[in-house]
Parts: sequence; C-alpha cells; structure tokens
Amino acid sequence: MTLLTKSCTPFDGQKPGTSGLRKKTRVFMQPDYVECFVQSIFNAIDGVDDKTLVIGGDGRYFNAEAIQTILRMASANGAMRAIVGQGGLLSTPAASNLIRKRKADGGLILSASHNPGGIDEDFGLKYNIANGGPAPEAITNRIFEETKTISEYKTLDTGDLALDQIGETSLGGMTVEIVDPVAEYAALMEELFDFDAIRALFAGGFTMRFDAMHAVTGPYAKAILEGTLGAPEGTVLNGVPSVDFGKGHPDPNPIWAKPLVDLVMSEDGPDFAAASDGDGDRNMILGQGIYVTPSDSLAVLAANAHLAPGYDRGIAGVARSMPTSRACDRVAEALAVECFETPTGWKFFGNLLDAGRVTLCGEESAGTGSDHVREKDGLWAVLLWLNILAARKMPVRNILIDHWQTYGRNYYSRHDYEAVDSTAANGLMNDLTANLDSLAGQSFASCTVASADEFSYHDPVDGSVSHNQGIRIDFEGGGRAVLRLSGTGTEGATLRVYLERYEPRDGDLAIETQTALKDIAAAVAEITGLVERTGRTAPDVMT
Ligand code: G16
Repeated sequence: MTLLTKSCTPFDGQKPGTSGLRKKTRVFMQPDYVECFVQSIFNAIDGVDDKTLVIGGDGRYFNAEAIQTILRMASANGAMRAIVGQGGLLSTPAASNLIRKRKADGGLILSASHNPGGIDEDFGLKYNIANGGPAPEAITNRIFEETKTISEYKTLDTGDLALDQIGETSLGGMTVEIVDPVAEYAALMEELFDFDAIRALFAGGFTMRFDAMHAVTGPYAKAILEGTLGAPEGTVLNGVPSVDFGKGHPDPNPIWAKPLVDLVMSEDGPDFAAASDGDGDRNMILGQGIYVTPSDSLAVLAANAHLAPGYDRGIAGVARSMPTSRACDRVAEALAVECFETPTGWKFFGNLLDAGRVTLCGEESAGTGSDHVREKDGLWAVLLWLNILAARKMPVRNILIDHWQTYGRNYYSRHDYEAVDSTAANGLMNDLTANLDSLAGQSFASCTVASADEFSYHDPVDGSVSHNQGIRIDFEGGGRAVLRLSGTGTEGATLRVYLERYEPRDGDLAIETQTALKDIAAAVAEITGLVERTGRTAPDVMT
C-alpha cells in the first residue's frame, strides 16, 4: 500500500452552505472533486493525525464511493481510527451521537438531506466537530478558504474496503471499525423516553404510520417502533433505504409525503403519523385529520417535554431559527425560561446547547431536537410525541387545540419559489434590503409595516456575529414576514417567504392557514414585486 501525494487544481464554488457542501451528484463525481474538498476540511482543522473520525451517510447514490475515498484519505493523512456505519449508512443524528459517545474528534456526514438522490440529483458532504454538531461558521469559512488554494491531497494506492461486516479491520495505519448504525442510537432513545408507556399505547390498539421515504431512517424506525416498542409490522412504510429514495423526494412535508397526509386525512386514518427525510434529521408530525406545523410541534414539545423521563426536570431554555414561528416564545415565557432566536442552520444551536442555555431547539424546516445530540433528530421528535400521547391520553388534534387555547395560535406558512433565476432572486433581495429603512409606516395590501430590518445574530456564548441572515418585516397587529434565499438548493435560487400571524387564545383559532395569511402574502408580493421579478404567480411549495 503506497502513500500518494497527488497534485490538484482548486474547484470553484466549494463553499459550505446552510449545511455543508451540496451540489449535483455529477459535480461531486468529477475526478478530484471530493478529494479537494476533503483535504480542505482536513487542512482547515489542522490535520487528522492521530484523530478518530466518524464517517457515514444517508445511502444515496455515490455514498459508498465517496466513503471509500474519504477512508483512503483519512488513513493517508494519519488518522488513527475511522468509525463507519455498516454499509456506509448512518443517519445524521446517529452520527452525531456516535461522535459524542465515542469521543471522536469529528465526523464526515454524506448527505444532501431532503434533496432527491441519484446520478442526476443531489449529493452533499459536511464536517461535524467533536461536540457532534455541524462545524460552526468560523470553521466552514476556513474550509472554504482552503478550497481556493488547495494544490495537493494525500491518499493511498489501494482498493475498496468491505463495509458490510461489523468489526475491525485496518487500512494503512488506520483502524476501521464498522458498527451497527442503529444500536447506540436506539439505546439513547431508550434512556430518554418511557418505552413502557409507549409499548402500552401500541398494545392498546393505538395506530401509527411512519413513512421512512425509502431513506436512512427505515432500519432505525423498524428496530425501535416495530421491534422494541411492539408496533405492528407495517407501521413503518417505505422502510428499505435506496440510493434514489425510490425515485422520490425524501422531504417530509405535505407535498412530498402526500400519500401519508392523504392517509391521515381519511376517515379511517391512523391515530398518528410521521415521516422523516433522507438523512433522518427532519420530521413531519400528523394526527388523525390534522397536520402539525414544525413551529407548532416545537412549541408543543417545549410545553410537554417534562412528561418524558429524559426531560422530567424541565427544560433550561428553547431556541428557534429566526424564520420559525414565535409559538415557542410564548411557551418559554410561560415556563420562565430563556428563548433564543438564531439564524437558519442547526450549527447556530451548538453553542447554546453546549453551554446548557437551551434544552430544546427547532426550525420551521421540519427540524426539532434537544441536547441529547447536536443535530436535529427526526425519530427523536416522533418518540417524544409518542411519549406525550401516551402520557396525555388524548388525540393529536386535541393536544394542538388545547395548546392554542392556552397560548394562542401562530398561523404560519412557508412559501417556496424554487429554481428561480439567481439574478432575479438576488435583485429582489438586494432591492428590498436597500429599501428597508423606508418601509415602516407604509401600507401594502391592507397591512401596515411596523418595522423592517436585516437579521444579524450575536452569539451570546462566543460573541461571534453573523450578518445577512434574512429580512424581517413586522406588521402592525402582530403579523410578520421573513424573506431569505435558501442555502441548501443546488439549482438557481430558492426564495423562501415565511408568513406568520398571531391570534390570541380567545380569537378565531380555526381559520384555514392560507386564508389566515393571505393579506400578509399579498403585502409581501406588493413590497417586493415578487410576481414581476420571478415570473411566478404562485409558490412551488407551501408548508
Ligand atoms: C438544513 C439545515 C437547517 C436548515 C435547512 C434549510 O437542513 O441543517 O438548519 O433549516 O437546511 O435551510 P435553507 O432554508 O437554507 O434551505 P437539512 O435537513 O437540509 O440538513
């Protein structure tokens, strides 16, 4: 086995986005593309000599090939040990857990999350630090700087390793440990939740469907829900991971998981349903006849977390990304705990979690999680819901109605305009930014702007500042719109418009969501010239 130092030429655009580097699969498949990015990561973290790395991905097309490349490079760069999920599979939260449990120095997670997989679809790669969470901006910026000047990388002149056999093997001077991707994660879930109560719930005839969307959570959900918790076989749908996610779009929302939504909306639908995404960190929650928005889910979980053993001492605080609805703020206020507003991106929660300032966090983009790992965690959210349902012994719908009657309701929806011409999208955002100071006091489509600004985050733990994190427009009467460009798309620009309106607990709590928000949506269209600029008369996706 020969150690090789190969020269290479930097690739343009290897800039980590909201969650690592995401590109078309064919871009990643170019000779030296993965190598340049991985060596840049290693250089940015002062090398991997004697380090332990966790490596795994969501099993999408090119997952196995990229892992082999990374293993050769990790060994050639002097790593001591690589802990790899069997078959190259690890859900993102399971990888985070392994990094923490095994005290690894970091991890490489291969996933483009909820984006489709396949040779003509998307691929992604990100680096997580020793706390198990996504690398913070200081590190991702360093990685990007390295990618601009990278001139050589180290690898081994050797073939592929078999990744299917659990156990240890060696690659050059590095030990490769292949582990069961589910076991340690399942053990953690058992520590956090009242499995006996959930078992009793299923034994009593409670019905559930979990749509794994042909993605990585299939084996986790089968083992935990159908195995340990005794849910009947067939509870988990689409539970076998495939490289192209069954040619689907593994995004757990009412558009891409429509069959599941149709099922729960039918008269004989199950009591509870949930779905998870490509890499298992996102979740969607549904009850018979009702969809729970991710923002409401975070608020309900915050209000009820104490019912689960892992959180029975109460929560220290809660954090949400800025565009997420302010429903959880009301819960935090009632619990007299801190509530933080961070930029979009799970990496911004890491410091707050490490410092013990928050226990739960969540995002409108179908992400909820807690201090048990440093990633959002789809199955964790499902299990916490199950624990709450078992403890409160009432349907999802009633839990939600009770929540709104206690705290009021934050009507909320996100409108996505996908694959918009980048120049048009940037022009819209730049002009809006330039006009922000003049908006207050003006009326648009019956809504009067109270204030408008561009969000900057001042991290209360390390003092770092992140600018340009989206535009907030507050309307008189408590309505709000947020606009930002997605950092995870791979084609053109995705414009996200987030709409919110608060209705107090004695107000009308049963308005259809889009109806409740139509004036705010019309005001945004008028302020931005959205239709003329993008050529779109309606969003591609509304969640
Ligand atoms: C990633 C990040 C999330 C973020 C989401 C959407 O999720 O981890 O924190 O909310 O992208 O980001 P954007 O609005 O920029 O597309 P995932 O599940 O794709 O890793």
